[in-house]
Amino acid sequence: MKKVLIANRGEIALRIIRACKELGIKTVAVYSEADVDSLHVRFADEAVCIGPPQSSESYLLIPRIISAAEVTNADAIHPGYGFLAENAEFAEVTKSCNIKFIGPEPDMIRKLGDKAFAKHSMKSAKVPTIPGSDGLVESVKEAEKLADEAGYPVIIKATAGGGGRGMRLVRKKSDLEKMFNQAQQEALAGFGNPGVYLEKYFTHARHIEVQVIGDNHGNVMALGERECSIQRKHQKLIEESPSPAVSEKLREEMCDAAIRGAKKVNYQSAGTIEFLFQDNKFYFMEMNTRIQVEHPVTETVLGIDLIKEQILVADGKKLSFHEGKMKLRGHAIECRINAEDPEHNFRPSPGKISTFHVPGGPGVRVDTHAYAHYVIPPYYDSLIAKLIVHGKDRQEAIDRAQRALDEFIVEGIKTTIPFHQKVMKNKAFRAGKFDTTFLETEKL
Ligand code: MV4
Repeated sequence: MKKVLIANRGEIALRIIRACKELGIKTVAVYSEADVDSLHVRFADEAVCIGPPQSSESYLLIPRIISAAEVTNADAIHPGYGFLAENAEFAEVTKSCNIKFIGPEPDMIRKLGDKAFAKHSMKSAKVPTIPGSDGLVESVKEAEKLADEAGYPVIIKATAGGGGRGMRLVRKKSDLEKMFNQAQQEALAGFGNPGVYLEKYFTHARHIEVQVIGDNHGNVMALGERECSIQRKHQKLIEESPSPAVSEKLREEMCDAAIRGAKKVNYQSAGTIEFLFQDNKFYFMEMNTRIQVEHPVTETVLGIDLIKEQILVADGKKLSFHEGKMKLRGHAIECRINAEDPEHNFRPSPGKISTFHVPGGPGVRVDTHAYAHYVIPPYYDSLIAKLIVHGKDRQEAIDRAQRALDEFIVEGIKTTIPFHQKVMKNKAFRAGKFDTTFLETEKL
């Protein structure tokens, strides 16, 4: 692999350029007209404009991205996260043009993108799954029977959905028929696939996920867990590793389950197995076939570079580390700094950044594409920086996050920094006692 085209923008495009540079691989940026002044355009060896700025369309234009790869002679494409990262068709087109897709095979993306199928695969690998239907539910009658068995509340999920899209919570039997029909229709309209499955609904669960990575030499590793329960409307805001809810013994069980699941489907590349965790038990929820926003907390506690490993395994190389050598060191927390106003319902706050100063010092990492006088376009997601702190334990990591957040200066736009300062002071957060309902129930 000599040249990688990065089919993305923002901080993740920079993150991938950094990994490529250290591996001696040339880089090609693609950019929309709204992103001419972006750092990914500046730091890549070459850059190709792929169109007008309207919405996020440019970064979804498969033919233009493939053309950019062909004219620049790129031999691989890294999709980052979001946009085309879990688009099986894009991975397929890339492959058919003799360009390496840095991610799993198209069929793997397709199979695991079918959430009911993914769940069935995990169940067959003896990974604990959420009680409910085994596969799709075909009728209201069948749904009623399953819901009676599982007990209300239940949730109906679109098999082609995921990440909180296409779900219907059902609190009692008299609501089921209406909700089932709505879920099916919405699934068909939203994803072109009416398939739905049913699960018991856990009302006070944590979202805990396990990072996995596999090469094509038969090695599959689980790289510990990330606690991702601090979310708002299915947007994660804070992630950490390890989870304050996971003991050494439980970590081993979760990692073993993740490895069994990944091996069952012969998973290659970096991926994430998402679990719901309640009453000290974990249940498979979904598998993501991309590198995720929050990958740096795993990198930090394990002292590895996940993007480099992802590139190496895509190039047919072996993973550079072994099971025995992976030792979790200390505690890492990531705060997502978004251009949003937390005082006004997190409404987007694009525009020109007048002052931009990032924190530094021991145990502080900032991944950002922003700089003083940078103009945040209104068309894309609002993530402008990730603050990742590392401490010897959770206490030190939280104290360090507070110190670093205080050093951050972002003027000209609103950001989520004041929100993070409140969470870091919150008693329940500091005690590690929270679940996915934290932001709804806690007065910050
Ligand atoms: C659930 C659940 C409780 N029980 N499934 C939301 C995102 C999507 N990945 C699945 N989601 C949930 N599925 C069952 N059976 C609760 C959620 C959920 C949630 C999950 C993770 C993080 C935040 C969440 C917020 C609300 C609901």
